[in-house]
Amino acid sequence: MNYLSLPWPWALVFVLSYSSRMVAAVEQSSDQETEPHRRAAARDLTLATEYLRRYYGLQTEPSWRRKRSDSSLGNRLRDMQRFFGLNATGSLDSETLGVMKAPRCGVPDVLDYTDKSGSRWTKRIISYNIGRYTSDIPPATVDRLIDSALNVWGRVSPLTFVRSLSREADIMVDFAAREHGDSYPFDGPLGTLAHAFGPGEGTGGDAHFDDDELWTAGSHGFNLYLVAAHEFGHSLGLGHSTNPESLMYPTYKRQNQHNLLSREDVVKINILYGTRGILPYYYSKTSLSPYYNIWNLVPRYPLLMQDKCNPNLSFDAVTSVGDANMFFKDSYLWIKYDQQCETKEGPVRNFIPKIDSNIDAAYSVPQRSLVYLFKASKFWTMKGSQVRKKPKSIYKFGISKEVERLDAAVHVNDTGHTLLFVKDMYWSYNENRRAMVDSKPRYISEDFPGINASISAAVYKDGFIHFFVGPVVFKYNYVQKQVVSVGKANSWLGC
Ligand code: SRS
Ligand code: CA
Ligand code: ZN
Ligand code: ZN
Repeated sequence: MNYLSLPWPWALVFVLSYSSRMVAAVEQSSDQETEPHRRAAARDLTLATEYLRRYYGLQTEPSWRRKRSDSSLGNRLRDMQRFFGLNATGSLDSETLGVMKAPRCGVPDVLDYTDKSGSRWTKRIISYNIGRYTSDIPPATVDRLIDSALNVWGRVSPLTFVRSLSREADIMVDFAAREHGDSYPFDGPLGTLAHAFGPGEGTGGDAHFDDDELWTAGSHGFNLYLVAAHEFGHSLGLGHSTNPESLMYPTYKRQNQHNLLSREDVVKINILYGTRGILPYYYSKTSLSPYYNIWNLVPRYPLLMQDKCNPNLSFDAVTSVGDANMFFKDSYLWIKYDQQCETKEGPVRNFIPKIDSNIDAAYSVPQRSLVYLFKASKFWTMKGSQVRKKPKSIYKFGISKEVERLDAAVHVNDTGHTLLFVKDMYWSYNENRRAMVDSKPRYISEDFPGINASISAAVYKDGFIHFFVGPVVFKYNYVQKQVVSVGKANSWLGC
């Protein structure tokens, strides 16, 4: 057989990489058949090799340069045959070729990560947002699966993923079909399941899922958790692996969902970001290397990450929102869900891009599903995750114009009144009548015996007002007008 009539580098690839059975299959035909058949057989070989290289991690290097023997063409061919329920013979028979040809018609290129792999995020708190959802799975389940898929990487690296309520997030997750606004239209059912962009600005980090697939939380279609975990590997800067045990292997496979990562996956993410305990040199404050000015290399993270368990931590504003509480401190926000240990956290602007720092006060009116956020003489209203565009003036409440900012605010569900605290005084606002109860403010110490300081933040919960005064929190029974307990403010964050 004259392999050298094939275009370079395929001639070399064929000579060096083909399993003997496959070569035999082609040789058999080429020995007996005429020139057109020989050319057809060579074309099939090219197609098969390209197909297996793309979708089954076939290494097209000469065997002496290959790292693993199991990445040989025969093994990859058997993987592919098993996937399609064909006889896993390792031979390029007509049935196998038929399957390979079918999905390739009109199938665009799979995003190539080889150039992009190795880039990394230069921060450790990475925000994500879920745009469009699939109708295959309930949205709350999608939320959970996406969160779990990110934490596959979060568990073995120092990265923290925070869900952003805004559309300005590092990793934008989206379900879409066919043409969807980037240069990589999806290909309908099967073929490519999803794609993701490596770390970077703009589309960098974004993960798109083909909504023509059947997405599932189980095993009958494509398991979203498995595919998302693979995609987020790309979002974090990982390329494909030729190791079939690896999550970053380029082809979907059902696998043990409790332990998705191979040792190789863990090592690769640790090379980029360090381990949970040990940071790589570009994060380390104590690096002794004379070659790096560590402060130039340290990303925003150390400046922004707040130690929630610092005993002196005080909050600027606290409010309930649904079954969670939001805690504001300077430009940072923690969101703690009532029933969960986990806290979401990050810069305020990751969650609410219109407001990036120094929320003075916040309260929520659950009956209206509204949250009010105060900053200096302005306030914003937030419904669900949407912050209304334009802020309004705090003087709309009837506060006198000398007041430049609030210290704290709390809505007492039982009375329908909102208390607005300013220094040693407070105003009481009737939410139903949308008017102040009194035209003048009253002294806090007179109406709330036991609370003799200006208030940093306040929240109403389970029939009590909780007054945060510096790093201390007072639980207050406003009917009996007495403090019932005192605790540390950050105990609310689980410290
Ligand atoms: S990516 N981020 N690496 C997406 C990757 C993926 O979709 N891989 C394809 C795949 O496994 N598809 C399964 C269904 C079709 C099987 C037919 C053969 N074949 C994510 C995944 C690793 C979780 C690769 C693939 C396999 C493929 C294909 C692509 C046929 C096109 C046509 C870009
Ligand atoms: Ca598809
Ligand atoms: Zn896309
Ligand atoms: Zn991939």
